[in-house]
Amino acid sequence: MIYTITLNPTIDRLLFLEGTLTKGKNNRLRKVAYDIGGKGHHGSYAMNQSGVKNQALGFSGTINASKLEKILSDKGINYDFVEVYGKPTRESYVILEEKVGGSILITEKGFNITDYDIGLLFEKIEHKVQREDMVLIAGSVPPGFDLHDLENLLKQLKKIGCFIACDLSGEALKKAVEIGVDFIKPNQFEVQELIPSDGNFLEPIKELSKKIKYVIVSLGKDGSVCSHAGEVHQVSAPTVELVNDTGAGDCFVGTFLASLSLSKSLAECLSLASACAANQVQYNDSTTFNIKDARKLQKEVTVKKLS
Ligand code: TA6
Repeated sequence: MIYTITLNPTIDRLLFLEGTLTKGKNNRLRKVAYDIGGKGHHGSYAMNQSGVKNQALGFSGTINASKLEKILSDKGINYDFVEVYGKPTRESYVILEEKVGGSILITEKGFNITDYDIGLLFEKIEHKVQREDMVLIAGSVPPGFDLHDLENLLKQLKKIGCFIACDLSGEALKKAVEIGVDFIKPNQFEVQELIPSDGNFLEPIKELSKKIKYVIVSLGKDGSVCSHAGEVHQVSAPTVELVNDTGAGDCFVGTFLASLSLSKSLAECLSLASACAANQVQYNDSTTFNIKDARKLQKEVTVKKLS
């Protein structure tokens, strides 16, 4: 079983503009839609497309719980949240301009989590997660959940002995590296922060992968680089029409982990993840992709061993 943990849940409000975003004018909307937000939730969606059983854990504010739960149910996500009474789950605003590829993402901070809420989450994890399971912790951490809480969460998972994947950034990513987990997906700037180097990031990720089994650096349309077991692989990304890149990295992570849990080869894990992310950016929401179409794209993906 895979569990995804989204500590800071969000609902994506998709804002479809007439024309392009322009200062000094009333930018009118053609349409508003809602989709799953939160990197762990996106990971769960991707795992579902690969047919891998998983459950989304984390927090949910009771004020708009029905809205979040309807979106998740419509997308087939199995979830079991700690409900935080009297709080609203935040929103991320995904701005999509007419006839322009890509999105502008503006994200609220999220509600404050108390030690009581954190204790309830840790209890759920203790009750559910087994040694043979995989856990993905993804996205930002909410106010009230500090690095000490993250350290406790990671230590709890290490004590259980499950596979720990972290799609985190900033100080949270550094904490994951310090504690030692099995998977991280820094961007090329975060790698430099983790292990400063004057040149490219190949040496730093080789160094990191002595402690962390899988280090994947996402490079957007330029694909990704993976360091594992002393080898570095360059993964291409298929060329597609970019509509909305929101959630592409999450799609990659969820698909990669799903394939890994099925004991697929590293090349298969990487190439299918790259193809699914490429297929996903062709849709105008934050989650949708078609795994059958992605498998056709997968044939274009190259996985080249660099060292
Ligand atoms: O990665 C895309 C996304 O999950 C968006 O859907 C939006 O919800 C945002 O990231 C949330 O990011 P955060 O890092 O705050 O969890």
